[in-house]
Amino acid sequence: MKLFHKSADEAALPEEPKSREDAPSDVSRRQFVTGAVGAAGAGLLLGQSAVPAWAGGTPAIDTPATPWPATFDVAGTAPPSPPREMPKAGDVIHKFEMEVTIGTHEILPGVKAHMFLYNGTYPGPEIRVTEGDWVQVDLKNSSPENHTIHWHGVMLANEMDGVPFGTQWPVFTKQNYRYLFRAQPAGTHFYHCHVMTTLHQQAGLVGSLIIEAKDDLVKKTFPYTREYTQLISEIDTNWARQSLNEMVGMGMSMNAMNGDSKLMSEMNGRMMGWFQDKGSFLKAIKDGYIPAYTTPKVGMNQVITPNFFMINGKSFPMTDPIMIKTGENIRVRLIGGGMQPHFLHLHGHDFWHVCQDGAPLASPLRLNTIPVFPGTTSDIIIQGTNPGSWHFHDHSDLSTTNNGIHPGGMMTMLMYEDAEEHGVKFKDAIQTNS
Ligand SMILES: [Cu+2]
Repeated sequence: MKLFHKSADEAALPEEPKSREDAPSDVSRRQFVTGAVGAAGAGLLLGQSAVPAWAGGTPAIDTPATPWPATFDVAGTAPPSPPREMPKAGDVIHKFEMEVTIGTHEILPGVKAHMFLYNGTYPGPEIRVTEGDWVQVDLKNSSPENHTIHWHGVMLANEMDGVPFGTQWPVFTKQNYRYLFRAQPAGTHFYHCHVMTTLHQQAGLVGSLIIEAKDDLVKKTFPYTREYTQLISEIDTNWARQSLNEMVGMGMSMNAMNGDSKLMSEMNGRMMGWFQDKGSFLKAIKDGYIPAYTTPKVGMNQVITPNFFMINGKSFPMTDPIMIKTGENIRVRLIGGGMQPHFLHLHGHDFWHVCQDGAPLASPLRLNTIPVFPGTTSDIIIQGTNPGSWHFHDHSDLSTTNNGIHPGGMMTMLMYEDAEEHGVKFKDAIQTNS
């Protein structure tokens, strides 16, 4: 593609071969194709002036494409430090307080949803620490429901994993719980409530957890100074409202037991659908227990149909743009914090997929659309090579709507701060239906 960067004068078309005998060899055939692209790029084939008015020049961005030092390690997936260790003298401990309340979150002007909130925000506050440091989080439950925090992607001690009835009792109303774990492994992770996950996570209890590497391969390979976290998610506001109301009612009776494990186990599952094991579940069915999933789809068992799709809790046009400058590398950390897969597509650019679930890929992958599945994280590097303002959105079209109206939802803009200097005339406008 060298010819593409030549001036118009240099990018002349090679002569057409006159006969089969004159046909170029494989090597010169490739040169022919390259030459034709170069001439078209300069506008000659279209009968335009040699340099089109919009041509601001190709910005130089001097970053290697591939490969980077091999990261594949067969010793592989073991935690960097023993997860069951406790902090030693001199270790860094980052302390956070996380309070759960019920509040309202504004997705868009005119659309406020009742949600569970960590520290009053949706998503919850971003926790950002360095690999190897300790994280201490005091969870305070000021809501009428029960909650935990699961640290998604973190290699920690079992008791800190935040799964109710799995590794801990749920944290009841007015109770506190202290999580303490070493931040490992490095990478883009997140946290979420693990009680009634479909509702509690969808209705607000999720946030990003960034563990920075001390020696970051991505930063060394693609030097960047700015980065963005995008937690993507969706909500069925009707289902969430109805379920929250019903759950809060049930939570009241749960809280009356105040986490008493004897009372809890004696509930026999009939009220809450919780059982000690498969045997007691089957025995309850024999005794007449009817599992909720067999009953008509009403109330809490209604099929979930998301109607708002968000980036960091906001839908287009209220999503925050990603700012970039010509020649700049930026890192975007994508977090699948919802329950549906999404397929994020960037206009006008390719980008480098550099990390998956926190870990660097064996070598960067060049894409223009990246799937982000629930529970996964993907880090991408966007290189500022095409001044303008460009759409970045889920290509699953339902997700670019607000309550069924297009455009909206999971969409934002990649905006060049210096676009005008490069001759870009059109400025993006806001459109709220089409
Ligand atoms: Cu919860």
